[in-house]
Amino acid sequence: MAFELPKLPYSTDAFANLGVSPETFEYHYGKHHNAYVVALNGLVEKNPDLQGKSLEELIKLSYNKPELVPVFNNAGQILNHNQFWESISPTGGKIPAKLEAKIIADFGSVEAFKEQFKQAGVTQFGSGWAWLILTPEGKLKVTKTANAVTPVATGEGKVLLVYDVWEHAYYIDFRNRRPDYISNFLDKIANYEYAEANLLSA
Ligand code: MN3
Repeated sequence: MAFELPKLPYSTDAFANLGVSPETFEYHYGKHHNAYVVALNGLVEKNPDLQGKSLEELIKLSYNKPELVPVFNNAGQILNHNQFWESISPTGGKIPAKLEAKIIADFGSVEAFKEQFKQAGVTQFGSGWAWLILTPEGKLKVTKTANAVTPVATGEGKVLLVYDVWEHAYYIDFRNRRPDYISNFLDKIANYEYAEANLLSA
């Protein structure tokens, strides 16, 4: 059973005034994300040991295995993008009450949380991802990863919210202004409802 590019939960022009142009969706979703799906399906087809496994299983079994780097990179990038598209919403930017209370308990304030989450992406050298996770100890934590690495691989915690800091995520709309792209995400489009749902289902 082949992996598929998931349907987006909104139209590609829904963020036209919110910092994510239809052209960005055309490239980021239609070309980059799709290419990872096509590549992983090709790799799985050629290797019976990989067949019948979920993305999470493929990520865990290929992590830090030199002979499975392409499997890890493509499986990781599919899952990371699946989570990223869920992490934005045209009606985003508002933090619901239960998540807000947890943020204040674990970071001190919403402002402190946003500053930490922003700095994670600003300081990620090169390509990667910034994450809000729930640690096995039950605390919210901000973390960052390089390239295709995900907390699913490292076991650092459950993913609540993520944004992409690969240049392909922001170069069409923000050029080299990564900090502005991140502020736009945090203040206008971050799907904090999705993060809260992930928190409550943990
Ligand atoms: Mn991307």
